[in-house]
Amino acid sequence: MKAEIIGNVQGFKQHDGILTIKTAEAEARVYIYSPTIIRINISKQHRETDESFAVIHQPLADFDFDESSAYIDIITSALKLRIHKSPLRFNFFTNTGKPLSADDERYGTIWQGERVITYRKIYEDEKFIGLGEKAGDLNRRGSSYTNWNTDAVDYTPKTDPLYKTFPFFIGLHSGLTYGLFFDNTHKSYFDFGASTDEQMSWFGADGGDMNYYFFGAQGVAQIIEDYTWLTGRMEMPPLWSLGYQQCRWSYMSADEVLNIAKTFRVKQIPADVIYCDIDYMDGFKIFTWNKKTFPKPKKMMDELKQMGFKLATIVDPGIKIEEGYTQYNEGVAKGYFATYPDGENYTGYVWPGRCHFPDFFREDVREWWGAAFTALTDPGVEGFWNDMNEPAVWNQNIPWMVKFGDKYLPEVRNAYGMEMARATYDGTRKILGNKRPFVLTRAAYAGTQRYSAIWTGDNNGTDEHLLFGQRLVNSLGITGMSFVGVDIGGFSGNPTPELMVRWNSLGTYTPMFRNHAIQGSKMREPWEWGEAYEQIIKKDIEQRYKMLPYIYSGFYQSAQTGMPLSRTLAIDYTNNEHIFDTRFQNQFMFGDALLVVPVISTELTADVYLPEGSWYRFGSDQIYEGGQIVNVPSPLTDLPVFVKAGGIIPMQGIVQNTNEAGDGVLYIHVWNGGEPNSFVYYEDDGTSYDYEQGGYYKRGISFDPARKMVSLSAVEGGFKSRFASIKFVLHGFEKVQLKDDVVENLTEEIAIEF
Ligand code: MIG
Repeated sequence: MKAEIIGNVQGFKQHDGILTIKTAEAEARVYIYSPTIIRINISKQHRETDESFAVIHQPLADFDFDESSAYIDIITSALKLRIHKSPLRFNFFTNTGKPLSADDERYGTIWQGERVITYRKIYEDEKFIGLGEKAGDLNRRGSSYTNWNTDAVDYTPKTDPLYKTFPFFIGLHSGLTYGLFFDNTHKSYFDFGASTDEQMSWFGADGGDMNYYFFGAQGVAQIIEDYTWLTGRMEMPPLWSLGYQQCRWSYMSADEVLNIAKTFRVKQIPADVIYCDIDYMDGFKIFTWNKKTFPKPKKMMDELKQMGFKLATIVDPGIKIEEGYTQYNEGVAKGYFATYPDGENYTGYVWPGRCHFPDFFREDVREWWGAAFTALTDPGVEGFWNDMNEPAVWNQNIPWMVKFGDKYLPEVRNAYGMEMARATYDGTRKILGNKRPFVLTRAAYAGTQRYSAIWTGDNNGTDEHLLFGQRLVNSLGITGMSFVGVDIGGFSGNPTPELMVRWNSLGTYTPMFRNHAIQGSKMREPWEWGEAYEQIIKKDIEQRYKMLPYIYSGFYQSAQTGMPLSRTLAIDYTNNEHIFDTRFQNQFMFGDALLVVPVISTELTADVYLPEGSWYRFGSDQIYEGGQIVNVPSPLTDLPVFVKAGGIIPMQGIVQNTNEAGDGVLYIHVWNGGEPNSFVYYEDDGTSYDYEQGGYYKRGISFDPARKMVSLSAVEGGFKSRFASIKFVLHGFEKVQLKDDVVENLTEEIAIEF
């Protein structure tokens, strides 16, 4: 297979907002999406349509460029793209001329057969973060990766690929930042200087275009904001899905489901969600219920509702081949399944046995799929868990000739899971009317945040996985996925009681807090670990519920700006070398104010790196100076969590589920500090889309040490807060007495002096 280099520019023209550049081998198209976002699409043969699963915005209609004998320069208010003509190379600079990222001078873009690769210069001090759910360390320098959505049973912290594809990374060098999103759903590759000398990194795919979006904003947070502008942001999740979720493969009957739910209430351990894994179905047939074990789904749902529980049910893509089964008959009759090239339906084995697979790339198929959810929504289900959508079949090897519409498997496999989640979201949203569905998916592609939460698949009940799982959550946050969970306790294996306790403490600070376990494992519910440990887990879950006002406001931030709830320290402390140290790389900010340190179950003290500034231990208010490594106690009863000085955390009293009113008080906690700080508090009804029509309650909370004041701005939005009064709780202030620490929750501005 010969290597075909891109060659020299032979001509160019601009029309309809596209700068088209021709070489002997290929045609490159340049588009501008915003002053900080430029797209390059290089192809030997451009398709007629320009489609993307991920991108939801259009390029600008027009832009200027300058031409000289050697270059074409495009300059925006933030960026300069210098296009070298001989040979064709794309080099990005800040608008003040600092180099951000450049093609490798020698090689640039090259094809080998259908495979297309772009080789790029690597800077001496360059670090790389991103790619979402990927093995290895926070800094991906020296590693290489493949994107090919895979049912990664028994994965380890070294396994690649895993379930999802997020071909987006951020490069950090010379105190500068840039991002690059390679929007191509073929099997793709990233090499961050793994197998080359000190001069090159590269990325490419088995087919399709060299199609990437370059982000030149300065600051990791700004790049995430731009990336999620381009690929979309999550919408507000249902509040109940932020409560504690209890899952298992499987609760085998309605009685068992109800019993588990009852036990939570009897033991007064807060919880909102319980799951049905595959055994609720009749012979694993999607959109059916097992008539023996779940004879009256509606009755079960009503009882769950009475107890303040929501149910989420699993839904796999594989449709059982069985005459008389509605989804099979309809799918065959209408030609809704993936096929072999001659049109015969592709057959693969999964749980139900021989199955066909819906072609979720087609709108009519997605609509058909979405409408079938009435089998679950009629009895009252509001949570929809999409599994096995890599897609997984036994032995994992779907033939490459299998077709989805006019595309073959290798072209679109990486987007299948996302399109299933999209069908699920669109369909259930339509059925549920003004109620928010909760969708959870295992496989995903860039942009999935618009439809669904995700979890990291079949992890293992080990300390190593606890740490690795946190790294995955933090990394997924960089790629627009804020609503992320791991199986608390580890899916396979049996965690020790100590590990279970530790993992629940971390679950408190995980965007989606779900306990789940493989079939055949020991039971995992909070009361399975002995009285002493049950009490610790209960406290952790109570803490989760107390923090829901803060967490919900954090999700509002994700919905507005794309900023994830769990943030690698590389977002706020990008240029601090310590945070990439493998000893500290799993630490993260949870929202604006909290720094959380994952600690394994066998360590009862921890070395923690606290970035610059002052930090309070959450809970004890002990103060630490940052900019150093500190050794702190980490007993099983107290995961090391720190509040940044000036931190603002709105909390509520303990409730048993998110429907409960509680004591009606919003507790606004503020930790003293030298710098002013502010926080956007957001609330709405937690269940409907009324917030899109102004049905929310939003106000700024600010802390001003110079004026000795904590204040609340006037209320924005038409929703009436569920809290009747507000209580201020000040931490780290010497002998300070609030003049008026409990106030009625009025809508006007409130200022409290201290
Ligand atoms: O072949 O539905 O990752 O969470 O419990 C295994 C059974 C299929 C894999 C999921 C896991 C789920 C399990 N599923």
